[in-house]
Amino acid sequence: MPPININPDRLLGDLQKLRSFGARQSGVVRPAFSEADIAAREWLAGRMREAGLEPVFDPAGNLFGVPQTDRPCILSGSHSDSQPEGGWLDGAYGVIAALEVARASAETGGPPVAVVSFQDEEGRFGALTGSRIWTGALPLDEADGITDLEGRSFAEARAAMAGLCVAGFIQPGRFSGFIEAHIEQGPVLDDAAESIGVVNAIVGIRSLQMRFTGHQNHAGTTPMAVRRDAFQGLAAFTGAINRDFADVVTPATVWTIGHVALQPNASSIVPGQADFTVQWRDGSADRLDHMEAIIRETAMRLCDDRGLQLDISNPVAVPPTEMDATLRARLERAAETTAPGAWRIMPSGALHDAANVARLMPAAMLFVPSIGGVSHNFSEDTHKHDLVRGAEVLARAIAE
Ligand code: HGY
Ligand code: MN
Ligand code: MN
Ligand code: MN
Repeated sequence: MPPININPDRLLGDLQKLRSFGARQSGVVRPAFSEADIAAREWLAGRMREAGLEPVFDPAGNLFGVPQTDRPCILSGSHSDSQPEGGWLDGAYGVIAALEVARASAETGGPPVAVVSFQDEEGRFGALTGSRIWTGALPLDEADGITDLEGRSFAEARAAMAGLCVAGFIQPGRFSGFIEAHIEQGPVLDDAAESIGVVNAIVGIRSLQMRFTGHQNHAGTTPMAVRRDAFQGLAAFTGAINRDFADVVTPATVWTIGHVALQPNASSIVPGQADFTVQWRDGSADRLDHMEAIIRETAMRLCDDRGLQLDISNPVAVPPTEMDATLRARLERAAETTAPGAWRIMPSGALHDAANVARLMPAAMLFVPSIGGVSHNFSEDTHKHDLVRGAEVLARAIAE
């Protein structure tokens, strides 16, 4: 098959253009279904059309660029929504690298390549929402009832794209496999001065939305012994799981309480309500199960002891996922040709849409370095030469 020669300037130019949607400092604010996200997706649809791909918005807001062929073709891409404070390359890199490979392939008579930007990978409504819906892990009507931290539902949010979305989903059978290019979002490649990571496995993730409800009262006249303080409950919960996890976790296990909202969040009022998300990740499904049991038991026991009401909602569970050996081998050969001696096989501590797509078809991932290992931060960045080299590896693996 003829080589696919990507156009580095076009790749970098489109990355900068995508960066302009929701630009903030050196990063982006482009949460799923925001004005910036929808404008970015409409621009992407135009670029897909110019590349000879038919742009299709599915009911979940996922954007596919489908080549005019009835032969199953490779699908490549990632997501173009961002964290509330996102880097300019998280997800965006994989979408634009895929688009560049698709059009370069079409220009040189190479294989047809489909492109995708999944919706809400960053989890305004949980995590990997768009690819969970497309792969059948999350029914659309169930997703519609999920609310974000401001109380807006997925149904309300996706209504903003109603005029763009078709009624049906693209059938996964149209694709022979999926390759996602992504920034590493960690320090391994940058520390080793290597250019490419070929992913062997993606950690599993669980998260639970929790609410402790106590009794809002005066901070001066309410004796400590009779308080039902939701924040004190959360503080005790955090200390208890840190202690109980000690015998369960490994240095690779991570857990985060990254979102907390106290009601009424006033310095002279005993907090009546604490809403928070507890998220944990590991490469072992058994360990994720064990941690979930500790989380649930600890929350129930603490709320019982402190007279707090416990509500648990919006569970997210994506299992640890091995990448497909055949597609991975193609990436390894492409990496060795493109960046001899400057690549490695490595696991992903970040979650990716490839973890969901792997449920339906062979899936693989490649990484490019993140400078200083920084991500989910406006200052996230990657050297231009690494951005180009990653797209060259993607092209070579697809052309093989
Ligand atoms: O959190 C993650 O792993 C992904 O970047 N959303
Ligand atoms: Mn991402
Ligand atoms: Mn991310
Ligand atoms: Mn470099």
